[in-house]
Amino acid sequence: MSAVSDLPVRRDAQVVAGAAAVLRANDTGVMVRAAPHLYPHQWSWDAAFVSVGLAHLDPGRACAELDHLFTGQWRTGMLPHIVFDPAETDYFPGPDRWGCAEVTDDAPVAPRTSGICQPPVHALAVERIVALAERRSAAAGARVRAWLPGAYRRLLAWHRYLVRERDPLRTGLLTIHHGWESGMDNSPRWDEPYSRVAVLPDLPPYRRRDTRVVRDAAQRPTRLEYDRYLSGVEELRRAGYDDARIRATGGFLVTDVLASAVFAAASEALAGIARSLGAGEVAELEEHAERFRAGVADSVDAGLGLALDTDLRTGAPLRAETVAGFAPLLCGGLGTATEREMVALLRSERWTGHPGLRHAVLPSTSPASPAFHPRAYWRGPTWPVVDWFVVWMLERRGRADVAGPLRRAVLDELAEGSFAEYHEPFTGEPLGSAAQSWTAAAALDLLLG
Ligand code: 9WN
Repeated sequence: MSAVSDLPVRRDAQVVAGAAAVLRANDTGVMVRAAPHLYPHQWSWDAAFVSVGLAHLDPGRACAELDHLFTGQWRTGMLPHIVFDPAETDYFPGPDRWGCAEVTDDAPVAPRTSGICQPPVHALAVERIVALAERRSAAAGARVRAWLPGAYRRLLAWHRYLVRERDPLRTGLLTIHHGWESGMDNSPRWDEPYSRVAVLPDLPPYRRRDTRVVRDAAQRPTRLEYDRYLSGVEELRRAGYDDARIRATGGFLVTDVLASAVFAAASEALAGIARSLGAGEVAELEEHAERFRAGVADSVDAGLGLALDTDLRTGAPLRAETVAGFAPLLCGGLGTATEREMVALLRSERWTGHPGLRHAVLPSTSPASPAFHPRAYWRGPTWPVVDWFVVWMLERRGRADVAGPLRRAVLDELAEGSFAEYHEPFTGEPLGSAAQSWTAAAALDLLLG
């Protein structure tokens, strides 16, 4: 092989080695921190993504990562968005601010957790861990298979919690109670509902930590946004994290089309796991998948060509041009013509075909949207974990034709970086946290998958 054609191979090997080193360095022994300084605990959807990265290195460690997350599972079945590391006391908002076990018996006393959840990607991760372990060796496959029944019961409780408490009217769309539950905190998706969330006059004082870690405040949510997030936490805590009460009185109540698409795909994955175990819930899980695929498909706005969230306090669709609008491509359910139009939109100048982009990846918000900001967190930057997830879901649905160019573009982005949390879309500048665990997992899965 010539020296020139050897270059991409060497580049890929370096990225793999770098990604593995990030996961090792962020591993406390029992959990992988979402990021070394900014997020020094275990986050829910991060842990699922990280477990897929770990499965390439050591499938047993991947299972242990999810087991640790499961130790934080609530009696209701909810998987909390953060499981706190007791050794790490400097994070804000930490377990005292959430005060979960203090206000509800549903929360575990140990480990301490937050009181909200995140998109349910976990069954998809487990599906992938099983496949990777089986591919690795018969022994690795057998070990993961032995672990699977316990994980399945945890996942089943989690999925049943979501249908029971987050879609009691069986609409096929999950409701979220806080912007953090979407995993896309300050996305323009939430501008309207948050504009109606009053900052509590008696909001207990606080000192942010994120803006001490990321020194450029423009890359993080604003002070007013943070006041609203913290008011939301306070409101949930005062409601005892009781979902029925929150549905009746919560200030922020929206359907989340991305989480719903994730849930549709994850229900399909969980039905497959149930079938492989001979479990009795296959039909129930397939029905969830079907219901949520339909709910997501029905959310497409003909004008924008994107699926939209809805503000349940006003009934109005939230007309933001964000990456979440491509939710139906993750789970399927569109008619052929509508899917073709959505793929064309994805490739258009409003999205991956925008001439200014450094890499043809999906920015978190369309650069053609008035809400776009190239450095502000979920308002424009590109997130490798999101592009990886889109690639993964498209390939899972047999749409390698759409996934292919995106796969190559995100790999180019990753090769330049420091496993950053997100990137400036026009320059590729790494932003937010460096050595972010899920970015490392994305690199491992894209290169070794
Ligand atoms: C709040 C850990 C998490 C991700 C979220 C991302 C960010 C936290 C924050 O970091 O959220 O939960 O402080 O902004 O928005 O998706 O899971 O990586």
